[in-house]
Amino acid sequence: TRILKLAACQVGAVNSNDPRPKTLNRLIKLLEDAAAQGADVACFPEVTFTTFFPRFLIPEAELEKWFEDGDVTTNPDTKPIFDKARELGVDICVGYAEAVNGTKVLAKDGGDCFNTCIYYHAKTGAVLSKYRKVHLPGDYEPFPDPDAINQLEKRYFKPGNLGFEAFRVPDFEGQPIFGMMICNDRRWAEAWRVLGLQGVEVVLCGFNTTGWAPDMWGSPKDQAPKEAEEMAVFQHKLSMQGHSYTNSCFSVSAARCGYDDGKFLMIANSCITNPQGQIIAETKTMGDEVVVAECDLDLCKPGKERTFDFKRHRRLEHYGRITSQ
Ligand code: CDT
Repeated sequence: TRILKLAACQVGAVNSNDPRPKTLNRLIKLLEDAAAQGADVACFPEVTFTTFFPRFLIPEAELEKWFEDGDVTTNPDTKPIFDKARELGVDICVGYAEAVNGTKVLAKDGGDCFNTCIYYHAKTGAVLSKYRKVHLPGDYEPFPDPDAINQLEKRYFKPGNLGFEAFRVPDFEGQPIFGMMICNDRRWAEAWRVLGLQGVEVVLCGFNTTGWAPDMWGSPKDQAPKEAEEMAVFQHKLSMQGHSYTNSCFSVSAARCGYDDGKFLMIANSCITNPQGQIIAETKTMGDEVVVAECDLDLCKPGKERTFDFKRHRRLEHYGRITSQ
């Protein structure tokens, strides 16, 4: 057995005007809770530090406050959560809006702004890996309907340029292989398979998924909000479960959820799944909540060595279209 305790730190509503110290205190409390439950690694959501701002059309001059510029582990606006991770000895995966050279360069082709997450190694204070979201959903221009829910990720971010690089985490027994993805990536088999081909044992994925956005999903405008939310939750779990199974890995998904600004609904159901595709821990609320699961990474082996032994069973000669169109 190779036991690792994985945690999903779900973050409830974060409003547009919430002061950063308030949000940081909530994140720290979640991390303390994860540590108290014995977590080795805690996964936080996509764009953890602010409300999910891509729902708004924001003038370029005002973008700065939504992005983190520079090193998040030392920037005073974000440092406290990393300091807490060090103090508690819990590794963390945290998502944030990254501005490489400030947001001023944000133009039609995107500035050097990415939807990013990092894996922070508590013991050494090192960033073991950085991932920039590859699959950016939504649009550049908002919908004409003023009541539509927008997701302007194509306006604010460039597609990630770091690929899906798996990495090993020292200290943990057997130096397990981790991979990261962000929200919409979890719906794409390609993202998982690229990690799967590197032998990934744990996939960490923060997310922000709107509960009701008929224009975004292309669903009927008269769809009942409750029905839309249930479908979004179903498809979220389906993605985590199905892809964890076909790549024989554990996965942790952490939601930013609840009603942002009292009106924008984001789904919850942060979960931890095993290599059989079963959910072994799941949040029950729409607010700040931690779930922890004891994961025996040796359970990745049967799938990797039998059913999904890629070397023996994959047939590359039939997969060309995946990268050629
Ligand atoms: N944040 C993010 O990527 N959200 C998307 C919304 C998709 S809308 C079709 C998601 O995949 O959950």
